[in-house]
Amino acid sequence: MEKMMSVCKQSQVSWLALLAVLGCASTLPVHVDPVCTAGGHARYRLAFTGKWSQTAFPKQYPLFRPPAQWSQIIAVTHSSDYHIWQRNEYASTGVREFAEKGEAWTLMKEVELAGEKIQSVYGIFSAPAVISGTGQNSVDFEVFARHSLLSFIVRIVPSPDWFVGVDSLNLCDGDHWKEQLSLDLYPYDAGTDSGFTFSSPDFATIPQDTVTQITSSFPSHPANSFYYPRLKHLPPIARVTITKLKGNHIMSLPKDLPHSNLIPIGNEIDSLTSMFKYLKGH
Ligand SMILES: [Ca+2]
Repeated sequence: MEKMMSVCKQSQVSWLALLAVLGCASTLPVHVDPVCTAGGHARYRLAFTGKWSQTAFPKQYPLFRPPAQWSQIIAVTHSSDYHIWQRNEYASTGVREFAEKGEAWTLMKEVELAGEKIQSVYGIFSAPAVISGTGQNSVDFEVFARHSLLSFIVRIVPSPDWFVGVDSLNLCDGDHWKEQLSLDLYPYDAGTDSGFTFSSPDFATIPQDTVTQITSSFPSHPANSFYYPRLKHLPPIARVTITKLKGNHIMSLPKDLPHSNLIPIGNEIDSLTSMFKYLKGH
Protein backbone atom coordinates (compact mmCIF):
# COMPACT_ATOMS: atom_id res chain seq x y z
CA MET A 1 0.00 0.00 0.00
CA GLU A 2 2.85 2.38 0.88
CA LYS A 3 4.46 1.59 -2.42
CA MET A 4 1.27 2.38 -4.25
CA MET A 5 0.88 5.73 -2.50
CA SER A 6 4.47 6.57 -3.26
CA VAL A 7 3.89 5.88 -6.94
CA CYS A 8 0.80 8.08 -6.84
CA LYS A 9 2.80 11.01 -5.45
CA GLN A 10 5.59 10.67 -7.97
CA SER A 11 3.16 10.43 -10.82
CA GLN A 12 1.95 13.95 -10.21
CA VAL A 13 5.22 15.37 -11.55
CA SER A 14 5.90 13.21 -14.56
CA TRP A 15 4.17 12.38 -17.82
CA LEU A 16 6.09 9.15 -17.80
CA ALA A 17 4.10 8.15 -14.77
CA LEU A 18 0.76 8.57 -16.51
CA LEU A 19 0.26 4.85 -16.52
CA ALA A 20 0.93 4.80 -12.82
CA VAL A 21 -1.77 7.43 -12.33
CA LEU A 22 -4.22 5.29 -14.23
CA GLY A 23 -3.10 2.35 -12.16
CA CYS A 24 -3.84 4.28 -8.97
CA ALA A 25 -7.20 5.41 -10.25
CA SER A 26 -8.18 1.87 -10.98
CA THR A 27 -7.58 0.94 -7.36
CA LEU A 28 -10.34 3.27 -6.19
CA PRO A 29 -13.49 1.54 -4.93
CA VAL A 30 -15.87 0.99 -7.81
CA HIS A 31 -18.79 2.71 -6.09
CA VAL A 32 -17.10 6.13 -6.12
CA ASP A 33 -18.97 8.38 -8.52
CA PRO A 34 -17.05 10.81 -10.69
CA VAL A 35 -17.14 14.32 -9.29
CA CYS A 36 -20.15 16.26 -10.49
CA THR A 37 -19.09 19.55 -12.03
CA ALA A 38 -22.42 20.43 -13.59
CA GLY A 39 -23.22 24.03 -12.84
CA GLY A 40 -26.15 25.34 -10.86
CA HIS A 41 -28.97 22.96 -10.28
CA ALA A 42 -31.36 20.89 -12.32
CA ARG A 43 -35.07 20.32 -12.01
CA TYR A 44 -36.52 16.89 -12.58
CA ARG A 45 -39.83 15.10 -12.59
CA LEU A 46 -39.97 11.65 -10.99
CA ALA A 47 -42.81 9.64 -12.53
CA PHE A 48 -43.71 6.38 -10.82
CA THR A 49 -45.83 3.81 -12.63
CA GLY A 50 -47.15 0.71 -10.91
CA LYS A 51 -47.11 -2.46 -13.02
CA TRP A 52 -48.54 -4.67 -10.33
CA SER A 53 -51.47 -6.11 -12.25
CA GLN A 54 -53.33 -9.34 -11.64
CA THR A 55 -52.31 -10.43 -15.13
CA ALA A 56 -48.60 -10.00 -14.46
CA PHE A 57 -48.73 -11.28 -10.85
CA PRO A 58 -51.75 -13.60 -10.60
CA LYS A 59 -50.60 -15.47 -7.50
CA GLN A 60 -52.43 -14.28 -4.37
CA TYR A 61 -53.10 -10.92 -6.05
CA PRO A 62 -54.66 -8.72 -3.33
CA LEU A 63 -58.19 -7.72 -4.35
CA PHE A 64 -59.70 -6.63 -1.02
CA ARG A 65 -58.82 -5.12 2.35
CA PRO A 66 -56.71 -3.60 0.98
CA PRO A 67 -56.47 -4.19 -2.76
CA ALA A 68 -53.02 -3.99 -4.39
CA GLN A 69 -51.62 -0.48 -4.17
CA TRP A 70 -48.54 1.58 -3.29
CA SER A 71 -47.62 3.80 -0.40
CA GLN A 72 -46.53 7.37 -0.86
CA ILE A 73 -43.09 7.79 -2.38
CA ILE A 74 -40.38 8.98 0.01
CA ALA A 75 -37.41 10.33 -1.93
CA VAL A 76 -34.12 11.94 -0.97
CA THR A 77 -31.43 13.85 -2.86
CA HIS A 78 -28.03 13.29 -1.29
CA SER A 79 -24.29 12.73 -1.71
CA SER A 80 -22.47 9.41 -2.00
CA ASP A 81 -21.80 9.03 1.73
CA TYR A 82 -25.48 8.56 2.51
CA HIS A 83 -27.93 5.75 1.74
CA ILE A 84 -31.55 5.72 2.75
CA TRP A 85 -31.51 1.99 2.10
CA GLN A 86 -29.03 -0.44 0.55
CA ARG A 87 -29.24 -3.92 -0.87
CA ASN A 88 -27.51 -6.52 1.33
CA GLU A 89 -27.33 -4.10 4.27
CA TYR A 90 -29.58 -3.94 7.33
CA ALA A 91 -32.58 -1.66 7.03
CA SER A 92 -32.73 1.22 9.50
CA THR A 93 -35.57 1.41 11.99
CA GLY A 94 -37.15 4.08 9.81
CA VAL A 95 -37.03 1.90 6.70
CA ARG A 96 -38.41 -0.98 8.75
CA GLU A 97 -41.41 1.02 9.94
CA PHE A 98 -42.03 2.36 6.47
CA ALA A 99 -41.68 -1.01 4.71
CA GLU A 100 -43.87 -2.80 7.25
CA LYS A 101 -46.53 -0.21 8.00
CA GLY A 102 -46.05 2.74 5.71
CA GLU A 103 -45.22 4.91 8.72
CA ALA A 104 -42.78 7.57 7.59
CA TRP A 105 -42.13 9.49 10.83
CA THR A 106 -38.93 7.70 11.95
CA LEU A 107 -37.58 7.52 8.42
CA MET A 108 -38.05 11.26 7.94
CA LYS A 109 -36.34 11.88 11.27
CA GLU A 110 -33.37 9.72 10.22
CA VAL A 111 -33.04 11.61 6.96
CA GLU A 112 -33.26 14.92 8.78
CA LEU A 113 -30.49 13.87 11.19
CA ALA A 114 -28.25 12.79 8.30
CA GLY A 115 -28.75 16.21 6.74
CA GLU A 116 -27.80 17.96 9.96
CA LYS A 117 -24.90 15.76 11.03
CA ILE A 118 -23.03 14.87 7.88
CA GLN A 119 -24.49 17.37 5.42
CA SER A 120 -25.07 14.46 3.08
CA VAL A 121 -28.72 15.07 2.39
CA TYR A 122 -29.98 18.07 0.50
CA GLY A 123 -33.69 17.44 0.46
CA ILE A 124 -36.50 15.04 1.08
CA PHE A 125 -39.72 15.03 -0.87
CA SER A 126 -42.69 12.78 -1.33
CA ALA A 127 -45.51 12.01 -3.69
CA PRO A 128 -48.86 10.80 -2.40
CA ALA A 129 -49.88 7.15 -2.38
CA VAL A 130 -50.73 5.38 -5.62
CA ILE A 131 -54.05 3.77 -4.87
CA SER A 132 -53.99 0.92 -7.34
CA GLY A 133 -51.40 -1.63 -8.38
CA THR A 134 -51.11 -0.02 -11.81
CA GLY A 135 -51.58 3.62 -10.85
CA GLN A 136 -49.23 6.49 -11.57
CA ASN A 137 -47.89 9.46 -9.73
CA SER A 138 -45.23 12.08 -10.13
CA VAL A 139 -43.37 14.70 -8.18
CA ASP A 140 -40.92 17.45 -9.17
CA PHE A 141 -37.67 18.07 -7.37
CA GLU A 142 -34.29 19.71 -7.85
CA VAL A 143 -30.70 18.59 -7.44
CA PHE A 144 -27.37 20.34 -6.98
CA ALA A 145 -23.87 19.16 -7.84
CA ARG A 146 -22.94 18.34 -4.25
CA HIS A 147 -26.05 16.21 -3.77
CA SER A 148 -26.68 14.77 -7.21
CA LEU A 149 -27.89 11.33 -6.12
CA LEU A 150 -31.53 10.31 -5.90
CA SER A 151 -32.89 7.52 -3.73
CA PHE A 152 -36.46 6.61 -2.97
CA ILE A 153 -38.62 3.96 -1.42
CA VAL A 154 -42.25 2.92 -2.01
CA ARG A 155 -43.96 0.31 0.12
CA ILE A 156 -45.85 -2.52 -1.56
CA VAL A 157 -49.34 -2.53 0.01
CA PRO A 158 -50.33 -4.99 1.35
CA SER A 159 -47.13 -6.84 2.20
CA PRO A 160 -45.10 -7.95 5.23
CA ASP A 161 -42.05 -5.73 4.59
CA TRP A 162 -41.75 -5.43 0.83
CA PHE A 163 -40.92 -2.34 -1.16
CA VAL A 164 -39.52 -1.06 -4.41
CA GLY A 165 -37.05 1.75 -4.76
CA VAL A 166 -33.77 3.06 -6.01
CA ASP A 167 -30.52 3.53 -4.15
CA SER A 168 -28.18 6.35 -5.21
CA LEU A 169 -29.11 7.02 -8.80
CA ASN A 170 -26.69 9.71 -10.04
CA LEU A 171 -28.46 12.37 -12.08
CA CYS A 172 -25.17 14.08 -12.89
CA ASP A 173 -22.86 12.92 -15.65
CA GLY A 174 -19.55 14.71 -15.21
CA ASP A 175 -20.15 18.30 -16.29
CA HIS A 176 -23.82 18.02 -17.23
CA TRP A 177 -27.14 16.77 -15.96
CA LYS A 178 -28.68 13.66 -17.45
CA GLU A 179 -31.77 14.30 -19.59
CA GLN A 180 -33.80 11.19 -18.80
CA LEU A 181 -33.50 7.87 -17.03
CA SER A 182 -35.97 5.00 -16.82
CA LEU A 183 -35.64 2.01 -14.57
CA ASP A 184 -37.72 -1.12 -14.11
CA LEU A 185 -38.30 -1.82 -10.44
CA TYR A 186 -38.43 -5.20 -8.71
CA PRO A 187 -39.54 -6.06 -5.18
CA TYR A 188 -37.19 -5.96 -2.20
CA ASP A 189 -37.60 -7.54 1.21
CA ALA A 190 -36.61 -5.27 4.12
CA GLY A 191 -35.50 -8.29 6.16
CA THR A 192 -37.59 -7.35 9.18
CA ASP A 193 -40.79 -9.40 8.87
CA SER A 194 -40.89 -13.06 7.91
CA GLY A 195 -44.38 -13.13 6.38
CA PHE A 196 -44.50 -15.09 3.13
CA THR A 197 -47.59 -13.64 1.54
CA PHE A 198 -49.01 -10.19 0.82
CA SER A 199 -51.51 -10.50 3.67
CA SER A 200 -49.42 -12.45 6.20
CA PRO A 201 -49.89 -11.39 9.85
CA ASP A 202 -46.95 -9.67 11.56
CA PHE A 203 -44.08 -12.09 12.13
CA ALA A 204 -40.88 -10.29 13.13
CA THR A 205 -37.62 -11.58 11.62
CA ILE A 206 -35.30 -12.24 14.58
CA PRO A 207 -32.45 -11.65 14.18
CA GLN A 208 -33.08 -9.05 11.51
CA ASP A 209 -31.97 -10.03 8.00
CA THR A 210 -30.42 -7.78 5.37
CA VAL A 211 -32.37 -6.17 2.51
CA THR A 212 -32.65 -8.70 -0.31
CA GLN A 213 -34.18 -8.66 -3.75
CA ILE A 214 -37.20 -10.91 -4.13
CA THR A 215 -37.12 -12.99 -7.31
CA SER A 216 -39.29 -15.66 -8.91
CA SER A 217 -37.22 -18.27 -7.06
CA PHE A 218 -36.08 -16.46 -3.90
CA PRO A 219 -37.18 -16.89 -1.17
CA SER A 220 -37.36 -20.46 -2.37
CA HIS A 221 -40.64 -21.38 -0.73
CA PRO A 222 -43.85 -22.31 -2.56
CA ALA A 223 -45.91 -20.17 -0.16
CA ASN A 224 -44.17 -16.95 -1.13
CA SER A 225 -46.39 -14.56 -3.04
CA PHE A 226 -43.69 -13.89 -5.64
CA TYR A 227 -42.62 -17.51 -6.04
CA TYR A 228 -43.10 -18.41 -9.72
CA PRO A 229 -40.78 -21.39 -10.29
CA ARG A 230 -41.60 -21.53 -14.02
CA LEU A 231 -40.46 -17.94 -14.58
CA LYS A 232 -36.80 -17.19 -15.03
CA HIS A 233 -37.39 -13.59 -13.94
CA LEU A 234 -40.27 -11.72 -12.39
CA PRO A 235 -41.74 -9.07 -14.67
CA PRO A 236 -41.02 -5.54 -13.41
CA ILE A 237 -43.56 -4.61 -10.73
CA ALA A 238 -43.13 -0.87 -11.29
CA ARG A 239 -41.20 1.60 -13.39
CA VAL A 240 -39.73 5.00 -12.68
CA THR A 241 -38.86 7.65 -15.22
CA ILE A 242 -36.85 10.69 -14.23
CA THR A 243 -36.96 13.52 -16.74
CA LYS A 244 -35.03 16.78 -16.65
CA LEU A 245 -37.39 19.72 -16.85
CA LYS A 246 -36.88 22.79 -18.99
CA GLY A 247 -36.18 26.11 -17.40
CA ASN A 248 -33.83 26.93 -14.60
CA HIS A 249 -35.80 28.94 -12.11
CA ILE A 250 -35.91 27.85 -8.50
CA MET A 251 -39.07 25.95 -7.93
CA SER A 252 -41.26 27.47 -5.27
CA LEU A 253 -43.21 25.37 -2.85
CA PRO A 254 -46.57 24.65 -4.43
CA LYS A 255 -49.70 25.56 -2.54
CA ASP A 256 -51.13 22.12 -3.06
CA LEU A 257 -48.81 19.82 -1.11
CA PRO A 258 -50.05 16.46 -2.39
CA HIS A 259 -48.79 17.16 -5.90
CA SER A 260 -45.27 18.20 -5.08
CA ASN A 261 -43.50 19.12 -1.91
CA LEU A 262 -39.80 19.60 -2.07
CA ILE A 263 -38.59 20.29 1.44
CA PRO A 264 -34.94 21.35 1.75
CA ILE A 265 -33.32 19.88 4.85
CA GLY A 266 -31.01 21.95 7.02
CA ASN A 267 -32.78 24.07 9.56
CA GLU A 268 -36.16 23.85 7.95
CA ILE A 269 -37.59 22.11 10.98
CA ASP A 270 -40.92 23.87 10.65
CA SER A 271 -41.28 22.78 7.04
CA LEU A 272 -40.33 19.27 7.97
CA THR A 273 -42.79 19.27 10.83
CA SER A 274 -45.61 20.25 8.52
CA MET A 275 -44.36 17.58 6.14
CA PHE A 276 -44.63 15.09 8.99
CA LYS A 277 -48.17 16.21 9.65
CA TYR A 278 -48.99 15.80 6.02
CA LEU A 279 -47.48 12.33 5.89
CA LYS A 280 -49.13 11.25 9.14
CA GLY A 281 -52.46 12.27 7.74
CA HIS A 282 -52.16 9.83 4.88
CA1 LIG B 1 -39.40 -10.19 4.91
